[in-house]
Amino acid sequence: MADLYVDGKWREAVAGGRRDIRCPADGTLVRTVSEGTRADTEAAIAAARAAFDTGPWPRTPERERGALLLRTADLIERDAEEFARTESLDTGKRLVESAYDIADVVACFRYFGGIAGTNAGRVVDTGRDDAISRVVYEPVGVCALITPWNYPLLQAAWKVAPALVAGNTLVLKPSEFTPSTAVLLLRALEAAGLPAGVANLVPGAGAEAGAPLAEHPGVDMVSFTGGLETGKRVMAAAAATVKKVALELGGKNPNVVFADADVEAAVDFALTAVFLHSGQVCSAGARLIVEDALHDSFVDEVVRRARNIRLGGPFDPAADTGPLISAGHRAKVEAYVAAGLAQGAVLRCGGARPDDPALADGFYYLPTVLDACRQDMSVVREESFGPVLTVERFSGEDDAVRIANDTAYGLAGAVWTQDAGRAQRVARRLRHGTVWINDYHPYVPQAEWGGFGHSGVGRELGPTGLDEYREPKHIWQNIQPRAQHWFRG
Ligand code: TXE
Repeated sequence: MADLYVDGKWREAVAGGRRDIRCPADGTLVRTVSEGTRADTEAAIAAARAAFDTGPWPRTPERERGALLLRTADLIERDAEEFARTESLDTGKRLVESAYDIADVVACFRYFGGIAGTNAGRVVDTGRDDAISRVVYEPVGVCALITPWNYPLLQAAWKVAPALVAGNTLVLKPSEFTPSTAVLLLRALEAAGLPAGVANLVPGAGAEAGAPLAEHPGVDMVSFTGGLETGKRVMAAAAATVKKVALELGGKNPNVVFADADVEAAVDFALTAVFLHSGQVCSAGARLIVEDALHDSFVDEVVRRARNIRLGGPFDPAADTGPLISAGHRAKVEAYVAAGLAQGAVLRCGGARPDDPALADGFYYLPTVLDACRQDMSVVREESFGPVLTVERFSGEDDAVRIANDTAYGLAGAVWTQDAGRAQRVARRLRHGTVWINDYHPYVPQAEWGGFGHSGVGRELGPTGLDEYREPKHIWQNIQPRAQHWFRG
């Protein structure tokens, strides 16, 4: 089947390339997918450009665009099982996790479909009787949406839904590891009645299919989720044509536990915070920061429970979590652990591949806890994006905040305490885009998501997530024009 969607038509890549998609859990061939290159991306940009400049979509009433999103949500929900299976085969994640992801995709489309038409701008008080002034919103134009492999369809939904409801046209470039659910999404948009050229899909590698999106003068905005280094490259390339840029580049997220926390809940969530999806989560709570008095017993219990986490493939009902995305990614995680140990971290569990022969063909890595970590270690400062928990200790509120904020990133973090005043004080002092109090990981599409510092630029979700895809325009009308004679001649 042809997997490129350009100008309302499904077709193969110009150069005829195809890529094998293999399940990271066992290496089995899942499918082959069309592999686009620069020529395909340029064709997709041309289609999106024409659809924006001369097509009906930007001028379609926002409520109608929202209705199309709601129809798309219904179609995804109808086919949720197929979407979830497809996501699991590409990513290796447990089917139950993919099912959650697809439900979140549906919720995202419903949120943006639902707020369509609720904010048409505002009337401005000019203080004058002879002038009418209002601010309206226009779509930005052609949007390039570049997405990663950890939450493939969800990350795409966070961009596609607001971009469309705001009246933009788009080119979506999913990760080359996980393109399959993007194909299903474009089919759903097509079935919901999206006009040709409005949404285009080019699966392919970053350098080939992705890079031209950031460089091309026909693109008005690039929204990217992925790694820090690639994000910097995208931003630099976009600068040449002064594109609008939105970036979500991950985090090195603190999970701060005070001695007065509900310990049973805090231990439980310390595990979920970092080991969910084997740590391949931008908001993973990879830095556990525990108050001195609680440290020993808390870490002992985290280690005991981490050892019990069962690894397995997407359809193994006994598995708690799955593999890493690729051999290359596992090698990166292993290098971070080795560096941490060389710098003096103490290995409490994991630190190796599992020895179960049934897992030998997948990219598995054991849940790992490194104690006695310090802020100068690379495993503490940089995103390993694997099942690796570093543990540091603190004494007192100021110390906790200092360590939690000592990161170039600033995506998310949590604080555990039963003192409500302290919880609020610390939450306000954390320089992170999302702060959980006595919880970890929940989010809703109604609330903004994004980060401070190296975690990126802009916000996804919530009203701000829609504003990223709109240009405010001020319209001033003088209803009683009279010569001013500013110049006397
Ligand atoms: O991501 P890349 P990679 C982090 C995580 C991980 C690291 C590297 O730490 O180990 O990034 O992962 C496309 N121009 N995150 O290398 O390269 C690419 O094809 C335009 C955090 O897999 O950032 C894919 O579609 N596009 C993150 C997308 O960029 C380019 C989630 C992301 O891939 C490109 C994933 C280029 N020059 C990894 N090069 C998060 N924020 O959640 C690549 N791409």
